[in-house]
Amino acid sequence: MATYAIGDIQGCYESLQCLLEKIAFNPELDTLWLVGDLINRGPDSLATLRYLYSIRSAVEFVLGNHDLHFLAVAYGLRKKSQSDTLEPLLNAPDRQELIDWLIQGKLLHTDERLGFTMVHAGIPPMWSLHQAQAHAREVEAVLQSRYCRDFLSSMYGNQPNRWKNKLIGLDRLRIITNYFTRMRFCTDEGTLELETKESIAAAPLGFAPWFSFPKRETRNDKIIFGHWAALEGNANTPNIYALDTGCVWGGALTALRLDDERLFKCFCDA
Ligand SMILES: [Mn+2]
Repeated sequence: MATYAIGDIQGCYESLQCLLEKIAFNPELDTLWLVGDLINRGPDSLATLRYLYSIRSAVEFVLGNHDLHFLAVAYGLRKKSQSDTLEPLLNAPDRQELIDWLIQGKLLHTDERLGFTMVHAGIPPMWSLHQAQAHAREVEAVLQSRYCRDFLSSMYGNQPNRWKNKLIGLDRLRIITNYFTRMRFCTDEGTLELETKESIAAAPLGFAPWFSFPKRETRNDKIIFGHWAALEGNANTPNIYALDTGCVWGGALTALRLDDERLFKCFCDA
C-alpha cells in the first residue's frame, strides 16, 4: 500500500521496468506518481505509454513539456523536432486511446493525507499552494475543453515572462504552463528565464532556482518535481524533492517512496 513518485521516464521503458521490479511495485495495491515527461527523447515512448495506460488506475501523473509537445504534434499543430523519438507512438493504432488518457493529465497534483504536491518543473515563488492549484485547474480545464487545440497551438513561446493577476486568455494560459512545465530559473517575483538549462552554478545574473527564495510562499509544502536533470537529484532545499536524475542521458531513474522518503534508483544506459 505504498506510494512511489518516479522522475522523468522519457520513454525509457526498460529502466522503468527495472525500477518497478526493484520496488516490487504491485498495481493492485501500490500507487505510482509520475512527474511528467513520460515520453520523448528516449527509445520506447510507445511501450512506456501503453504500459502506464494499462495500470492507469494505479497512476497519478502531471504533464511535462514533452508530453504537451507530443499532444501538439499529434494534433498536427506543431512540427516534430529533430530530437523527437515520437514516430512509433504517432503511428500506433491505439494512439487515440493513449492521447485521450494523456490529455486528462493534471499540471499539479496534491495529496493532503500524504502531505505531498507534485508538479513537472516547479511552482513560482509568489504563489501559495492554494493559488498554484487554482491556476493549474485553469489550464487543465482548457486542455479538456473544445479550446484544447487553440491552447496547444499557442502555448509555445517565452512571453509574457512575468505573472500578473490581470493577464487573460492565451497569454495567461501560456505563462501558467511555462511555470509548471518549463521553469528552472526565475526572480522572487516570478520573472522567468527559460534559456538556461544547466546546474545552479550557471544561474543567469539576477535569477535563481525557483525553489531557492527564502520567502517562497510554498516553503512549508513538500514539493516533488522533475524536469531539471542537471540538478542530479540535489536541490539542497528543505521540502524540495528533485527526481529527474537524467535517465535518458545515461543517468538514473529515481523513485521516492512517499511513506518513508526512501530513494530507489535504476541506472540507465545512455
Ligand atoms: Mn521537462
